[in-house]
Parts: sequence; C-alpha cells; structure tokens
Amino acid sequence: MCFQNELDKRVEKAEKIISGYLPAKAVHQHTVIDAMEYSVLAGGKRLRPVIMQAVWEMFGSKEDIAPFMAAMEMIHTYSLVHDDLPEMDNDELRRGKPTTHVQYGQAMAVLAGDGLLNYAYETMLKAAQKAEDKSAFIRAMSLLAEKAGIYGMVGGQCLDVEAEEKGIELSEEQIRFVYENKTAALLQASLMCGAYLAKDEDAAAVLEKAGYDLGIAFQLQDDILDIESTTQELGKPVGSDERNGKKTYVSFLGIDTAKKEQERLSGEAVELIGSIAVSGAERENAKRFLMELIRSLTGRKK
Ligand code: GRG
Repeated sequence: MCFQNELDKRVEKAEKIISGYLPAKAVHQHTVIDAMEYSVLAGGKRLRPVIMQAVWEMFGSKEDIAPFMAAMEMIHTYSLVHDDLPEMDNDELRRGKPTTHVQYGQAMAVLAGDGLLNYAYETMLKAAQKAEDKSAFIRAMSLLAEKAGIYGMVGGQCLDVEAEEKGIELSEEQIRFVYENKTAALLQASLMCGAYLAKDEDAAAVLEKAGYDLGIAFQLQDDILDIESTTQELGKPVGSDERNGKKTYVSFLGIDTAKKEQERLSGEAVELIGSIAVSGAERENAKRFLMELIRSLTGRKK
C-alpha cells in the first residue's frame, strides 16, 4: 500500500476512535458538549493519535491505546480552542472553520476547552479501571499529563504569551524552550505512550529525543508556513507572526537556514526511530510507516 493510502486509512481509523469517545449528549449542558464536539470534529491532521497508534503497533501491548488517542486529540484541541481566544491569539479561523469562540461565544469556548481537558482525563481514568497492567497504564497517563501541563505545553505557552504581552524579545534559548514545550511536548507524549504501555523504558527515552527533534522541526515548518503559505491552503490566518511583531526561530535563523535546520532535525528524528529494533512483519511495517510519516512532514503544506 502506498504511503498516502496508508495514512488516509490510519487517519480514518483515528477519527472513528476519537468520535467514539466523545461525550454523550445531555440536556442542560448540551451547548458545551456541542461546542466540544464542534471543535474536535472540525478536522485537523490527527497527527498525534496516528503517531500514537503506530508506535503502539511497533511495541505491542495488551493495554489499549484507543483511550489515549482520543484523550490526546481532546487535549490538543482544547489547546487550540484556548489559543484562538481573543485573550490569546485572537484568531477567527481554524481548520478552515470559524473558531469555537466565533461559533459559540467566548465564555462557551473557555468552557469547551475546560471540558475537553477534563474529559481527556475522565476518558483515560475510566479505561484505567479496566486495564490489566494498571502500572503501565498509569505511567503512560502521567506522562501525558506532564507533557500537557506546566512542565510541558502550558509552560511553553506561558513564556510565549508573556513575551508577547510585555513586548519582551526572547533569546534563542528561550525560543527553543517555547518550541520544546508548546509544540514538542505533546508530540513526545504521542511517541512515548505506546512504549510505556509495553514497558519499554529504553525505547521511550529514544522516542523522547526523536519527539524533541520532530517538535522543533514541526514548529519551524509552522513558522515557515506562516510566512510562505496562504490562508486558503492553511485553513487559518497567515502572516500573524509578522503582524504581531513576534520573533520566531525563523527570524533568528533566516528562512533558508531554518529550512535546512528543519530537514536536519526531521532526518535525525527518523534516524532515531530507525535505530529502535523491532521484530516481526507487522511491527516492522508500523515502524516504516512512522518513519515515512515524519519524513512527509518536512515541507508539509498545512
Ligand atoms: C492554550 C495551554 C495552551 C496552549 C496552546 C497549541 C498551542 C499552545 C498553540 C497553538 C498555536 C501553535 C503554533 C501551536 C504549536 C503547535 C502546533 C503547530 C499546533 C497545530 O498542530 P497541527 O498542525 O493542527 O497538528 P491540526 O489542526 O492539524 O490538528
């Protein structure tokens, strides 16, 4: 099967899983549940759950990865909903659709983000009760929590927001901190959960490094697209960094060096994954897919 067909199939599978874990309708709080569903089902590449499933296939574990895939996409989506709010980036378009606060109002968008974050943990905890290997399950869950929190995504977003609010020009090291946490942390968790469920700590350490490289490369490409792409192609506004006078890693490196660095980091991530030994055709296939997926993100158009 060619890579694009396999990716399409895997995205479709991830979308079914994610939809299956969305909260049931309810009478009085139906608006927040609708807004949560709207945000999650608005589209998106489903990159993180697809990565999670591929890694899980590489290692094999009796514990199900599906609740983690759904929880990861809920956490990722909450971060986008909150990031789009007027108090943060004030964006009106996301995934080609009106942002959640445009569609449902600001208060409901805050609640939808809160609801998604909380429901992610409800989803994993419900599944944990049925897990055979509870310690492996809890290890994976606490990794996800950490990478999403103040020592991960929220921490990265904190410095990013503060710099913008106070007009502070970040140093290269500080920009790296922002990228490592705001962007790489959830990608690292996506790569590591499957290894933790299979209790392979050594592989998880290699995947954490690969996730760092992938995350920085992914964010560099995001910044490059903000300069070179169009709103139509991206499904979200472009040129926002320049408009907001925001210094990015690309403004430090210059666009040509940034492109080279992005390729170097993606290549390093692929190599690290390639260095992990797996045996059996199915596991080899999952590893090959994961490597191709990361290669395909170099020069991604959205
Ligand atoms: C509000 C706590 C909090 C955090 C917000 C996610 C985020 C942090 C900000 C959004 C803006 C941004 C540039 C984030 C970096 C990560 C990133 C490139 C997210 C977009 O991920 P994609 O491209 O999105 O996978 P889709 O829509 O395809 O799922």
